[in-house]
Amino acid sequence: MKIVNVNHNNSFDNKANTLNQILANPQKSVLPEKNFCISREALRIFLVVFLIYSVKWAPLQAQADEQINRPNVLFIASDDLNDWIGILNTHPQVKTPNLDRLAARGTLFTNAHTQAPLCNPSRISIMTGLRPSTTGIYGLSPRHRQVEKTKDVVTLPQYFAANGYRTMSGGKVFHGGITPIERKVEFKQWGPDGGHKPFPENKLVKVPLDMVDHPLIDWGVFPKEGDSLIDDYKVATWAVEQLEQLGAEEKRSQPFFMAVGFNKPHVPLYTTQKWFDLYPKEKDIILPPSPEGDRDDVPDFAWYLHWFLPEPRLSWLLKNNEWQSKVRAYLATISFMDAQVGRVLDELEAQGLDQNTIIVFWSDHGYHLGEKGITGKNTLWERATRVPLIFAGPGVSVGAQSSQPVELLDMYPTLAALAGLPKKEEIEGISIVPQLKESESPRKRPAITTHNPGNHSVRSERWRYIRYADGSEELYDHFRDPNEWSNLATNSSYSDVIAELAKWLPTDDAPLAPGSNHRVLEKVDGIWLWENEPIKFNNLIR
Ligand SMILES: [Ca+2]
Ligand SMILES: [Ca+2]
Repeated sequence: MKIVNVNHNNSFDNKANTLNQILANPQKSVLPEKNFCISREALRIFLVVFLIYSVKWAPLQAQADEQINRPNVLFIASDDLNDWIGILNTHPQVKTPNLDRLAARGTLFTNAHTQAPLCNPSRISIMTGLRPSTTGIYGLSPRHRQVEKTKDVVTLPQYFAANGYRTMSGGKVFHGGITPIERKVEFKQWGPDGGHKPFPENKLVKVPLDMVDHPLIDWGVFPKEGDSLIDDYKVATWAVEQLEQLGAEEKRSQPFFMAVGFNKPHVPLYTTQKWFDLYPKEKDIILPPSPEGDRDDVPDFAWYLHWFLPEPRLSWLLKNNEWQSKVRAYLATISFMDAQVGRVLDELEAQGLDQNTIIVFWSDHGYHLGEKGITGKNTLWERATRVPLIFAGPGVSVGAQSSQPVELLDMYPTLAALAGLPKKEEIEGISIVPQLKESESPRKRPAITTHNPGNHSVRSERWRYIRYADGSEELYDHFRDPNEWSNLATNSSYSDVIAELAKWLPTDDAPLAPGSNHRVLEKVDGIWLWENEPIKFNNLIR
C-alpha cells in the first residue's frame, strides 16, 4: 500500500519512503524488533500524524528558530556630526571615548559619505536605499510618503519588520515632523520624538546673525546642570529601558531592530557645563584651518548651493569674535552625544545582548565650522560629506579600519545581509559586508553626494571631483591635499582623472519632487532660483 503522494520535498520523500517501507513489512522494518502489541491500524494513524507534523510544522518551527537566532540590530544616529570623532583624528581636542571604544570592537569606515548634505534628503536616502537624484527629494520637504515615486517604498525598518523583526524607534531617525502615515507604517513601536529642548528664555548669542536670524542657531552652556533635562538624554533613557525589557524577556519570539537618533551636535549647541569643561577655554580652542582666499579657485556657482542660510558665514564669526566659542560648543555637544551613545552601549552589554546584536553608528552628514568661509552643511566638500560610520557585532571584523569609499545608502543592503535577510531588490546601495570581513577589500564604486539637481561630488579613495549644474568643476587630490585647498580641475594634465570620475555622475537627475521646499535650487526659464527667489550674485553674503 502506498499511502502518500508527496510533493518534491526531499525530506518529505525520505520520510514517506520510510513510512511505506514500514507499512509494507512491519515485522522486518526500521522499527525496533520488540513487539509493542499495537495494531497495524494504530501504527498507521500514528505514523500519518507524525508525518504530517514533521512535514507541515517542523519546517515552520525551524523557520521560527532561525528567526529568533537572527542578530538584533541597534541603529544609532547622530545629527550634523562631522568627522570630528577621536578615532578619526580630525580635531586634536575632540573627546568621544564611547564612539572610539565602539570602533575598537568593530570596523570604522574612514571614507564614508552622505548622499545629501542636509537632514531630510540624507535620511530618506538611508531609509529608502535610493539616491536623491532618483527620488527627486533634495530639500527639507517633501517627505518620502508624500511623493508618488516613493509613497509605497519599503523602508529599511519595514523590510526588517516584514522579515520577522520587532522594530522600534526613539529620537530623530527620520527627519523631524513625523507624519501620521509614517507613524503608522515605518516602525511598529515609537519612543520619544527627541528634539532640542530645553531652551533658554532668550538666545545666548546676542548679536543678530548675518542672513536669517534663526532661533535654533545659538550656542552656549544651557541648562547649567541636569543632563536629564535634555531631549537626547531622554532618548537614551528610553533606549536603555527598552534594552532592559528585551534583556529580561527570557525567550523572545522575535529579534529586534532598534533605531535611536540623537539630535546633537545639531544646533542649538546647548549642553551642560560639564561637557564644556572637557575642553580648554575659548582662546585655546584649535580652529579648523581655513586659509584666506581658499575660494579664489572655486567656481562662483558653489555659492548657489548655500546661497542664503541661517548658518552664519565665517566672516560673521570673525567679526563678532564667536568662532572659538562656536567650535567649543560644537565639541561639547559632541561629547555629550557620545556619552548618551555610551549609556545605550553599556546597557546592551549589561543585558548580555551585545554578542548577538549588530551595532551601526552613523551621522546624516558633516558640518563646516569655518572651512571655505562658511558654517553649516549644504556643500559638496569633504567637511560636509564625510561622516563617521562604524559597524560592530556578529560578522564584523574587530578593530579594523577601511579607507574604501562607502555610502550611507549602503547601510540598507549591509544590514539586510548581516541579518541573513533575502537580498532586497530595487535599492541603490551595495553591501559592504566584504569590507566588514576584509577591511581593504577593494570597492570599485566611489561615494556620490548630491545637493539639488545636477550638483554632484564623486569621492574615490584618492580623489574628489565636483560638477555643478552649470558645468563648472573642482578636483582635489586627497593624497596630497586632504583639506581640499588646491582645485586641480582647470589643469589639463588631470583631464583623464576627471573623465574617469565623471563616469560615475548620476545620469538621471530627477527634477525637484512636487512640494520641494527649503534649501532648494533650480533653474526656471533660464534663471537660478534659491528657495523660489531669483539669485542675484551682487547680493551675495560672503
Ligand atoms: Ca542633519
Ligand atoms: Ca582653494
